[in-house]
Amino acid sequence: KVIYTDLDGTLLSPLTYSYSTALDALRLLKDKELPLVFCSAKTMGEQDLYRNELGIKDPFITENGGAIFIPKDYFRLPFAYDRVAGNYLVIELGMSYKDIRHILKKALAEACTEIENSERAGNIFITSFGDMSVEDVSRLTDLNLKQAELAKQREYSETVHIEGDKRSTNIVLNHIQQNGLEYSFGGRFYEVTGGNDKGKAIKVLNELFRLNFGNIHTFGLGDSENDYSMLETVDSPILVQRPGNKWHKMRLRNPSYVRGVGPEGFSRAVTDIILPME
Ligand code: 2M8
Ligand code: MG
Ligand code: MG
Repeated sequence: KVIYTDLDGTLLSPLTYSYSTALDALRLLKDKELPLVFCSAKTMGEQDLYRNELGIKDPFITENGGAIFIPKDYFRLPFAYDRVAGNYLVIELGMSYKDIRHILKKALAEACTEIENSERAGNIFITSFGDMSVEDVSRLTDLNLKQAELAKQREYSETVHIEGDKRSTNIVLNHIQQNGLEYSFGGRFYEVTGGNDKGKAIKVLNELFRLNFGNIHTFGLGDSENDYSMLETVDSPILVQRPGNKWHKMRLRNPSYVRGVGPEGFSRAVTDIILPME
């Protein structure tokens, strides 16, 4: 069994970024030595912090599939890695942050012109993490200053906050795509990438798990739109509850829905679905 999990709104609670109610479930996974692979929009630095706090030693996927970080000696790699970062071998799948920022700037300028010239599109307010100070990111996200600093250290995606009416927002999103970038909604923000997604990264990692450990059964846990490609790729997709007694709606073959928001849903998935499965 290999478990892929989203962080925000799944292992972490949506408002406080706390995993404390999942500690018992995490202990059960550790006792069974089941790999727990973080698969999130969060950066390498943000995820590394949580991995250290929780003593997790498995590979992880950053920035919506932008890169895969593999602890040295975890796997025999049948192909070359792209770079080394500390104790990790890195497989890069995403476009560089610099290139994304450059193209995004052009796309946003085009979108603003179209919105200004349109009578029906209303006012819009757009901010990107790269243009904000650590303090601004912290205020906007409720991350603490250390976490906000790590969230700003992006390598393969830009986080964009859009406040505006539907028509203006769609103009912005269209220009992002017309310029060859992709976006997905992570619950609060739009994550802009060069087209990587969680599912593509999981396919690469599944190959490595199979090659090294034989047959595997994969689980995926998520709560929002940017988890779709992950949930579609795994054998057992699990949706955790969102605030307000609802689950994100998406077209999946065999989804399970667990009660409990964030870490409480995560825990239920572990005890009611993952551990009991033969
Ligand atoms: C962004 O990610 C969330 C989903 O995980 C989102 O898009 O709503 C990223 O910038 C991430 O690095 C950051 O920690 C998070 C803070 O809410 O927002
Ligand atoms: Mg989430
Ligand atoms: Mg996420």
